[in-house]
Amino acid sequence: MSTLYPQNNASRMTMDLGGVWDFRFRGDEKWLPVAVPASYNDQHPDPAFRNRAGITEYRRNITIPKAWEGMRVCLRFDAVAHNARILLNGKEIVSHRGGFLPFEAELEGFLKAGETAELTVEADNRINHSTLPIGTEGETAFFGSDNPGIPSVEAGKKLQQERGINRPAFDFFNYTGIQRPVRLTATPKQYIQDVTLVPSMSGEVRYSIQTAGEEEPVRIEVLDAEGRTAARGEGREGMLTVPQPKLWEPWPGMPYLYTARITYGEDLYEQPFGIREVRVEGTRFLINGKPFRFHGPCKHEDSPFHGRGMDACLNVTDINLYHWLHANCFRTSHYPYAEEMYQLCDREGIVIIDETPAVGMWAGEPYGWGLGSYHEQVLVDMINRDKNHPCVVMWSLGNEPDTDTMPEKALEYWQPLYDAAHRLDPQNRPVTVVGCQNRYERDLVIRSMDVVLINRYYGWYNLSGDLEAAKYAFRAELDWWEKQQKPIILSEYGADTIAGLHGAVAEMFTEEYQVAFYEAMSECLDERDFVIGEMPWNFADFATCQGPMRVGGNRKGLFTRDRRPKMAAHWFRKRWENLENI
Ligand code: GCB
Repeated sequence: MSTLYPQNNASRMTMDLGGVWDFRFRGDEKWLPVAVPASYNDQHPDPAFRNRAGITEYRRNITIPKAWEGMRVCLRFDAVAHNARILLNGKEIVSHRGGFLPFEAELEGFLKAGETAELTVEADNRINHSTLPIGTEGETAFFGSDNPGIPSVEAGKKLQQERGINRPAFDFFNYTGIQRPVRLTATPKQYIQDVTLVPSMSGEVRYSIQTAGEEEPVRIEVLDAEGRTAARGEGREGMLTVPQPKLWEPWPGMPYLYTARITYGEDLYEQPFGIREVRVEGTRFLINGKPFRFHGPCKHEDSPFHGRGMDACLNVTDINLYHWLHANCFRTSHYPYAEEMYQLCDREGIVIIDETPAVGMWAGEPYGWGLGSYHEQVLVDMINRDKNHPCVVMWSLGNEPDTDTMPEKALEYWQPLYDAAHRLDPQNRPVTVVGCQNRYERDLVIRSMDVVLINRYYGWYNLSGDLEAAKYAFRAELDWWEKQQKPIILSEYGADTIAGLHGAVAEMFTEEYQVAFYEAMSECLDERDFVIGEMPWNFADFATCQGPMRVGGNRKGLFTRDRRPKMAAHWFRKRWENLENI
């Protein structure tokens, strides 16, 4: 679905519907207050809010202002997790599958300007083999012990199934609800539907504009950062030339932004963009023809109170901590983030690897779950939403699927998605899927990607606590990768660390061990030219489901969940301070 990010300008208006809404679990009588946008899960000290599986209901009244008479009015949801049904006065107006991408419903025929209606949002938090991300369906517990075959344990598991457990096959808390903004939007009836920009370093910008209606001419004007006209054109498709273009460079370079100002009849849309090129050449990743070295921790959308809720203040704080760390990138592990984050990264020069929510495809037989066409639809929507962001330099099809148990079958699944991403992206960015610690010599998928992203936990899950053995093993693997002649990013590596836990001897969970772990891994990375990136796991501690391996969540953050640096954050700050992008 193409749904341009809402704007307020001379022809478009938006009304933010954030605030306190009524909320309840389906079947309950009582409505409770819940803030929107935010995950509902941490807003009431009630275990049901964290654990209950099923449909939740939100409600509030909405009114279309009289002043919007004669305009095209839509309800726009930036994301509702995971599946949603939207009703006006009890009548369904739209439904949507998937919790991390926007959708909208036109209100024509449902509600007139000046009228009020009751808006209900049904949000389904259930995850299973048909959702992305994946929920388990009775197979191995995530970070728990199944003890398969023990009659009493099996009986307990059966009881859990009957009660409706909702267990993630992934390592982050299943936060849900209306987690991103909801808005009423108004545009002229003849409106701009979509904008696609493909810039090249020479200053040429290929553009294509989709409009609803064809009566009026389309005009496009490129403005530089000072608002001066840099180029003009007419028509729905064409090529413009920006003379002496200023390039969008990743931090610490200048992430210069232009704006494409598009008019169509009464409508106006302003699309920011950057002039930059991205390409893989041999074992190098080039941004504007210059080798780029990725260094920055992976993230989650996660914080106290808000859960996964969009929080502009948190985003700005986090990106400023990236600057403090001298980091230049992150991966949107493990789902597309809120649009506001990409806008911020465009502006701040932080490079993004944009990931679909295909995480958890490891237990059982993921390639028999019939996910292919839905997965492709999510990819279509993600690329369409994010295609114009200069900060996005690579697409990740998913995280840590099983690719080595049945390598051919896995390749059959991932290859078409890889091809689709290249076909769909007008800028034809490099494509990857992130590999887990596996039998890499059997795996056919990971090595077939444009850039090889590998998550490795030598010294943590493997060879725990023994950093000498960890280095030895990691070097042995890197020797193998060297022969594949591909650019490699160590896309996750880390050690759970309890802030404030120290030891004169660096043992697991201490801050000293986290530093020693990163020292050891960096030693191995620095020996290899074809390693073009290091992305520690994770930027900050984050919430997960309960389990014997998680003490109040995943503690691999360089920062605590409330963004206080651990020793390892200071260590990386020093390491990255003098590291060039190259
Ligand atoms: C991984 C996953 C990530 C986990 C991490 C961990 O490989 O990709 O989602 O949180 O390991 O800490 O175990």
